[in-house]
Amino acid sequence: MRTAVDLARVASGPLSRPLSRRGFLGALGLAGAGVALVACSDGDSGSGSSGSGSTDTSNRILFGDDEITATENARYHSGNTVEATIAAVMATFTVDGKPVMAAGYADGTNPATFPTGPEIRASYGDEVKVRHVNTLDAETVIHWHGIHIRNDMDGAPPLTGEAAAAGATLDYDFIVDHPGTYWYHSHSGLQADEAMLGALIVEDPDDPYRADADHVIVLDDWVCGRDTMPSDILGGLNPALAGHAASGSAHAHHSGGATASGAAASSAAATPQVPEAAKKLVAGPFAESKELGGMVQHIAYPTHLINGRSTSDAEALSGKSGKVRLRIINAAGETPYRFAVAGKTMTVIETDGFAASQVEASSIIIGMAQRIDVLIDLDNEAVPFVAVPEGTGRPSQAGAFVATTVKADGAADLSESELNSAAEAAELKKTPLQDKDFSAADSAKLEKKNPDRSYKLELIQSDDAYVWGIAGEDVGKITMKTGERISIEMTNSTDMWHPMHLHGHTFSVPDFGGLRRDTLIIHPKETLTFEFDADNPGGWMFHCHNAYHLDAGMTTNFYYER
Ligand SMILES: [Cu+2]
Repeated sequence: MRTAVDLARVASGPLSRPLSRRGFLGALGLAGAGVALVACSDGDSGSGSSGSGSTDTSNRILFGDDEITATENARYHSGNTVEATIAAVMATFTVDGKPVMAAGYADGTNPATFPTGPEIRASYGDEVKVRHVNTLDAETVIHWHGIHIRNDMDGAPPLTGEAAAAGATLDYDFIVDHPGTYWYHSHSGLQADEAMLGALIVEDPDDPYRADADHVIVLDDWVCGRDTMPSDILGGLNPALAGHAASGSAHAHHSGGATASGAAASSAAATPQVPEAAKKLVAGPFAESKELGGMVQHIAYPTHLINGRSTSDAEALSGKSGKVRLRIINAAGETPYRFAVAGKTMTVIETDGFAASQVEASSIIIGMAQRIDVLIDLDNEAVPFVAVPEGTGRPSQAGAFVATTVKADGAADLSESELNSAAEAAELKKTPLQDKDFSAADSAKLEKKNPDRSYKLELIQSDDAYVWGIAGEDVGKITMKTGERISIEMTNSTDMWHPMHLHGHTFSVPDFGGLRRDTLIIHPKETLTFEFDADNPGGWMFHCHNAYHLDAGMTTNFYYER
């Protein structure tokens, strides 16, 4: 049997045709901007898969259907509403003390100053209403990452609805039916690797942790305005994709971030040139990590940020002493971080918003899009929180990591040199904990049940190009009915790790003590199974959360049927 690939691009309308693996790999480089390919194993066979999946589209439940509203109406509603405006804007941000231009989010009233979006904070059961105003010259859309959201609000077009065209407004309205640490980001092209991201916190009225202070830490990698932009870097990774990212990017190719937004659309039509700065960032040497099983990433990001600020601009996280909760979000495009609080042991309490067995950690690896919540005990003191890109092989220069101060009210901030020396903290040198070391708390475990359907997927890479995909015997046929338990076995045939994300569901990993995640790290050559209850009808993306792997093809869809 030929292996085939399902590609569903976040772009314009779908083009459906079967492609062999070879055909896919050859064609992708020629696919150009905004082409969506949907292929399936051997094209037309809907029978014989392990999970009784189907390519028959006639019974699919999709975003306009009544089942979506019925499911939303059955969710717990607190009676409260949280309203916000998120404006997609081209803005001049301060990064490392210098002005840079990039696409980001503003709150509709204040200018965007640092490259992270407004924090949205709701409580379990609240209705969240967000007016999304798109002032960009490109289309954009917000995905509410990790939320068990009604399908038509998921922000993954064309699968779950429309994007906001240039100048248009989208209104989001959904209930948040599980507490925890979540985030939101653009799901158009590489916009999220500019500044189109922010934290979405859902508080628990019956909070079991009762922390004295609660801090949100958004980690991000940054290239914009360093003589290159994310769309250029994709061209550096795969010249055949150089024109592609611009279609979904807030602005097309230019250097230095100095181009006015009005000039963006027209330059996309010209043959893109990959700037030297972009080529240099992807030239290697590439970081390697024993913990992640090999090569870590392709891009040597020059700057890393906490809440939109580099170490030199760091803003201390200040609050009461005592039990301090850190809600850590990896919003980076391509960087996994190893983080620690110098001099402290952390107690893990939640993974992707769900309760975890409480384990003690000196340092932790967090993949792109993952969240982890920890508690630390803080006296009347200031301590550094530090995040270092996982792996070795990168120069230990300023900007190669990021740190900030966590402190009790009234304690003095740490100096920049104290923050810089935290990169040598003993905690970072101990073996970090990662997904395999965590498990679900009993309260968060899925009820034991045999799967109703079991499917197999394979993560693949082209032999000779920066082209990634999802293949395997069930690709394109993953279907389910409401009420079923679904099991997905994924095998990573590539030489890189991937943070794999399922929209609209928080799955369980049986081999990791029932660990709850919506984004799971899989190592090279590893096979991992995850399970979930089909309780949120619609069509859902399953993809790698390395922004560049996604843009180079590593995505497929799961479907509910009547
Ligand atoms: Cu990947």
